[in-house]
Amino acid sequence: SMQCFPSLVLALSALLGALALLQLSLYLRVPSRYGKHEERLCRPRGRLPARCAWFLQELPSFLVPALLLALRSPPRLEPLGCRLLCCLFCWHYFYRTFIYPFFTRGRPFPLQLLFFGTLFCIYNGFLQGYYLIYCAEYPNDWCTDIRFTSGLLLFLLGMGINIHSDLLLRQLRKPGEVTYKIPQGGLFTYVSGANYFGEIVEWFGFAIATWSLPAFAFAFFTLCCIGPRAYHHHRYYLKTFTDYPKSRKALVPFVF
Ligand code: NDX
Repeated sequence: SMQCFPSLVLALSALLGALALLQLSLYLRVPSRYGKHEERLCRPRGRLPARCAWFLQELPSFLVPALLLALRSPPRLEPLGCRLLCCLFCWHYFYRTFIYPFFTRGRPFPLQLLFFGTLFCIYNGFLQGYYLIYCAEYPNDWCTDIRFTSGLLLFLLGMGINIHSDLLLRQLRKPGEVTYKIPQGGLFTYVSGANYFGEIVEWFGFAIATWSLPAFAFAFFTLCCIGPRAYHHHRYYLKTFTDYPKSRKALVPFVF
């Protein structure tokens, strides 16, 4: 049966941090090439409908930790905190795998990025799940610790913003439409990347609630992955729409 290898957790978290820095250096200059930043001229083929692509890509992030949780041998009943936190992670990816893809009206997704995206979700799903199920130890009163409660609050707030913003984006299009419009309402009143802002708040909340290296590494990865993307979305809107709201920021309301 499996056991905790702290050096494995350390190594995988460090690699995640390194990937985050790699992404930051790559994507500050040019955006990752999907959605509104895909280069139209190359690769007319080599894409999968958004629905299948997002489902396949995100599925491992739900499945791997869910299986680790279900199959743990011998079953560990204490502490409750670990299982609860693992469930939070799975809850997000349940939404992202089984709900988000079935409503998306996004353009087809490039196969190459789908491949790396899937690898990433297996890697991260394993790291977060393995750490929480086999390594993490919390005191019995962790549920009343200020880190757990404030982190959980941020997680829920971020998830709410993220899901609400996904919904607002989807409503910009009729089924079958692929054009881009100016997002309105909710946090889009203040930032171009409202869905990204929610997702980043969510994973930093998760990191605070778990108070763990793997979760902080993932929150940092998320920041480096979709932070630059929010900035590129913002530039795209400013370039495309002359009537784009002047006071709107890229990612953080009133700041940046
Ligand atoms: N999937 C996370 N890296 C990523 C896929 C790409 O979940 O090689 C990370 C995630 C992956 C990435 C993933 C990991 C790193 C990869 C990268 C590709 C390259 C990169 C593998 C796994 C890589 C190294 C070098 C390290 C190996 O037509 P459309 O599709 O544009 O339509 C859009 C629509 N929309 C509009 N409609 C009308 N008018 C407008 N103005 C519109 N603007 C947008 O809304 C979409 O249907 C929809 C959302 O679009 P967009 O662009 O705002 O969001 P999107 O980027 O598609 O993300 C969707 C959601 C969002 O809530 C976001 O927070 C979350 O997924 N997300 C996304 C990416 C990563 C992530 C979360 C995370 O890190 N936690």
